Amino acid sequence: MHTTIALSATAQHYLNLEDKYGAHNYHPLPVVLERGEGVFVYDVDGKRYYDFLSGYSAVNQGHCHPAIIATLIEQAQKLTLTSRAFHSNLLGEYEKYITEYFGYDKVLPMNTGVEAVETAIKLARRWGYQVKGISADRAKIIVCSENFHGRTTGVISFSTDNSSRNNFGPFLNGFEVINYNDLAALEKALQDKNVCGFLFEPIQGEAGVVVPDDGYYSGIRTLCNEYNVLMIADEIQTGLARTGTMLACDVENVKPDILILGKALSGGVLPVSAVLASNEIMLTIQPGEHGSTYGGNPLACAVAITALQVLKDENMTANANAMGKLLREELQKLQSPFIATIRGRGLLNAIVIKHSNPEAAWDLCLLMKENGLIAKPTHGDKIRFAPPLVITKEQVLECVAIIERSLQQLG
Ligand code: IF1
Repeated sequence: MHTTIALSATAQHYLNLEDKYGAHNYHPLPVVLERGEGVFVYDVDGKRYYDFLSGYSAVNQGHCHPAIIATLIEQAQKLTLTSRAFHSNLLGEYEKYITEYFGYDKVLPMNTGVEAVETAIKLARRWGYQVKGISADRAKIIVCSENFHGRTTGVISFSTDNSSRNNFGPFLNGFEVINYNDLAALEKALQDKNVCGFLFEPIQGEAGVVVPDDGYYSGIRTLCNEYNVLMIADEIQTGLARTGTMLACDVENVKPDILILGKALSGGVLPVSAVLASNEIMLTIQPGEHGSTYGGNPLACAVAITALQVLKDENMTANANAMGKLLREELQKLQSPFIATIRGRGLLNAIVIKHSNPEAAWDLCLLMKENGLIAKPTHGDKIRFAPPLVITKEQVLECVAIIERSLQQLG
């Protein structure tokens, strides 16, 4: 069976507009959203859905969180952008807040995730030359296969995903790819004295929520110390309570040298990203050597403080941890022949679909949508289950019932 669903004339109208006037760089599920509240989003026909993507983990705090929106509105009426040519009364306050929150000396504020990754790469290279003493233009950064760190030409230079790279070359040098979750490969790569950093995702998101072995983070920490290499954690997707701890690396009490944050740093309100590091690393960049027009703007600073505050005030790490366990247990109980794997940590989860129809994961997402839950397939056979962290026990159970019904309809 190939699942087809009827769309309202209103929904179809919006799909047509995007098709005609927008670049075709995405293939979205056919649902047109116009409102969100907590774990729910509503489409243009007024139908309610559980959001199991959460804007790729940007909306950890729930859609339109009242405290975050109140801060947004209040600050938007006062001052939104100064540029970094001038100071603001919020930048320093925010910098103090976020560095104390995560225990780093300094922060460099940017906007999108990939800009923060680019910033981390620049910092690691600078540190490599100015502190480690690597000779000019020889610095090397180790990365992992199946990585996802964003879409700039620099960052796709070390992607191993053909659809991200094909016909976008030529690419940037200075990266070496090793297998993920492979400490022996890391130790081998670190023999090269020109290595300045190891950039990794604590859980690989785009690869389909790949959780490494216990001990991977502490193993990385030990090796990076031993070989004088910076441990660079891309916690853009895994950080900010998503995996049941404030940072994914916290499960092993490991502190990266460079911490990259994005997505939920604004609770899904506007693009806010950040790079945190020690004085030794951060002060290798001097005035005029790096920046961004919107980076550290007062609106972003105000929103980010509240977005971080809300995570703590509402115990979102504990809830993500408990609700994640419940979700995986309840999915396991379904004993569905179509679910080959259930994996994840906290509320960053995925299932792998096993079905004779290669379109089954897409069809299941269409059926779940009809039944009131939206999620998106990736790599053909994987579906990410990552609701906002404010989800309750009753809601998790209702979601599992929706998933169960949809699996039955898949046939
Ligand atoms: C898209 C995935 C999620 C990220 C990590 C940096 C960035 C991302 C670990 C860049 C962004 C997104 C962007 C998104 C799809 C997506 C994604 F499926 F590709 F893996 F979240 F799961 N580091 N992830 O996950 O951040 O510049 O986008 O702000 O549509 O490309 P950005």
